[in-house]
Amino acid sequence: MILGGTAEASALARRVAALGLAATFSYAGRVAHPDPQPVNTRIGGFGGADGLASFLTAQNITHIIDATHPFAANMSRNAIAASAATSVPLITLTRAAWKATADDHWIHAPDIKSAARTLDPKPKRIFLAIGRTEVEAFQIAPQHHYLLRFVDTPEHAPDLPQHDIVVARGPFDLTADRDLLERHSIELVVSKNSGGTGARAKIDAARALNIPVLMIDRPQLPARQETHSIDEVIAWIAHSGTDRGV
Ligand code: 3Y8
Ligand code: NAP
Repeated sequence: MILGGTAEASALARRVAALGLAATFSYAGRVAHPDPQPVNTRIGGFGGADGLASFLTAQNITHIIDATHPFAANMSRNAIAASAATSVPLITLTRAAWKATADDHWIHAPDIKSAARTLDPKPKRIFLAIGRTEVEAFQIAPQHHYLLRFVDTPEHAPDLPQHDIVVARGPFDLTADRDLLERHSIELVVSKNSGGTGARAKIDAARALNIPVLMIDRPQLPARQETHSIDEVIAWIAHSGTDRGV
């Protein structure tokens, strides 16, 4: 089974489908129209680690690949617990964290709440590119004008007195993100350290425009087998567990 929701998970699903492996791809069901996958797909939570363990047993899953996002910490913790409870082997397909270069101007925050607390009191125009779920953490700093980017149009406007919303699904591109930052006269970009290529356009655009980035570091996770390589995942599937599919 592939726990998905990232570009790497989709690339892995394409490889697994091409190899003709029996696979189930899993989405949380966070957005209205998740990208279709070339393998059997399920949408929705499992009901915690126990729910996931029961699913693994009921569906005879022989391998779990956690290819979720580095900030999907609950899902990753549940996968580790369910793998231990059922002895179904687990590997995590992650992407390296982004690293600042000499031309970047990054300020680090350990998590989203701390990021909101470190904002300058002086009103600024801020690109809050962390999605929809954690935007309310910034209600403690209503003096800023926020540019928000969501995958879906929200049912209710976020409770931030000054904000604009852009509805767009990544992967994003440098020219378009640079144009977005300029058009909205952005003075600060707030970003998760997601890694990968799909979300990094805003970081490269900020560097080009000499705009500082408030970079939110990844949550700490328990030790698990990790790889950045899809080839390694395919080799791992071939050499671990039984070979009844993923
Ligand atoms: C539902 C499923 C693919 C996957 C594409 C990647 C890249 C484009 C960039 C910005 C940052 C953000 C957000 C982002 C990106 C990829 C990847 C990635 C960031 C989809 C998708 C699902 C989600 C969930 C969604 C979150 C949100 C986060 C938007 C599909 C499109 C901000 C993360 O409205 C909501 O509830 C949205 C929730 C979790 C973070 C948040 O808290 O709001 N992703 N994104 C997955 C599920 O249901 O299981 O349709 O593809 C996937 C992708 N989004 O196949 O190519 O690989 O990460 N996703 C961040 O990085 O900060 C946007 O705007 O610059
Ligand atoms: P999360 O906070 O770690 O997980 C919350 C709960 O959502 C989990 O406990 C689980 O519910 C369910 N869930 C999460 N991922 C799932 C999956 N792939 N399949 C089935 N259930 C899943 O997760 P999140 O941060 O909300 O991320 C949700 C999805 O969006 C993931 O697929 C992730 O890869 C994708 N995504 C997240 C981000 C981000 O910034 N967080 C960015 C890009 C993509 P139960 O406990 O009921 O099983």
